[in-house]
Amino acid sequence: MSWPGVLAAYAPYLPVTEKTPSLTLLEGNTPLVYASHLSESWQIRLFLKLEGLNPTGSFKDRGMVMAVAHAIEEGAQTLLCASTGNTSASAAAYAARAGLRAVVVIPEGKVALGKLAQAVLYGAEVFAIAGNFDKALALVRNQADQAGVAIVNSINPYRLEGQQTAAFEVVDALGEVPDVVALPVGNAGNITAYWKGFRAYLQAGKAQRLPRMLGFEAKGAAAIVQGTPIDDPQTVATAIRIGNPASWQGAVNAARESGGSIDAVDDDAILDAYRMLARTEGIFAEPASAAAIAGIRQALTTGQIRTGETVVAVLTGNGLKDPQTALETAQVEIQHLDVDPYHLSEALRRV
Ligand code: AN7
Repeated sequence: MSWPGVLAAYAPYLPVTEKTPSLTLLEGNTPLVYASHLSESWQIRLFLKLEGLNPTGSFKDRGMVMAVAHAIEEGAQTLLCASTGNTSASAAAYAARAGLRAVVVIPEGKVALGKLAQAVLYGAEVFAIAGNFDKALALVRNQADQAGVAIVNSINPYRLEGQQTAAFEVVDALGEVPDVVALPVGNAGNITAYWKGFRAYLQAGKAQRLPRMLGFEAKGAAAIVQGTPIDDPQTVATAIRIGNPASWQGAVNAARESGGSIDAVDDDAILDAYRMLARTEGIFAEPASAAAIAGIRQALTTGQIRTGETVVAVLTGNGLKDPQTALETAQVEIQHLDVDPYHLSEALRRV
């Protein structure tokens, strides 16, 4: 059977009406891959939800398709968002698909190359500000009353509605609810939506219990952990370089109600996890996504995750989004090779 995209696949759980256009790029239905090496070394059952395999390479497509479909239903002509990169790529793609205009506001010099390339090629109008994501979002919020303009950041409730489908898929694929779901936290929309999704599935009788939600901020941008907004957030994981998360309360509620937590992981731990994931499991996720893996490693030492538990790590974005960080982090020189069979044969013999 062919996959119809998240709006059609999960229509009964979404605000889809007979007037909602059947917009899709066949988002969702992403693989849940068993991480055999990390599972063995950590003595848990670890599954990786590969959200980087969505149409624009990140989890954002699930909520975006719902928000854009609703915007069309409401007669919008322009999609507007602030973004650390992935939201802008997703908004730009669905705008192109739907024949709408996309306007995106980004922090200058702090968006990974692949995301910028996507937004530009999909035809979005890209504006860069001398300020961080939080400043960009404040600018965007200020335009909420513009006629014909739909804001498609996760402050738009339709984004969170569509994003719930990732939680549904986890339960559908595993055939049960995991003990723990670990994910990176930036603006905190994703963790809010997963928690909403698990509760909706419980309510519908599709799930028998709820998981503990473990959210991880980057240490230099850990507003929720510190309990106060951060004026100048800093982290190598530019996707989550956010100092005042819009869904702050949603993240706190998810952690508290589920018996989980919001914690911080530093850039060294994020980059270690980033390399480890690629080298031990063959999975290339972007740095922000690796915060989930760094977080699990940390949670094993604090007892927040116990031996034998089933854990799902949400790998939110594709590693190809940020080739620059990959090359800088790998610490491997590309070696010159003479076009001569002798040299290659010598290289193969070296151990
Ligand atoms: C790969 O694109 O905020 O906690 O503007 O791109 O729901 O914000 C991206 C966030 C995690 C954090 N992983 O999710 C944006 C943006 C990746 C991301 C997050 C983002 P939220």
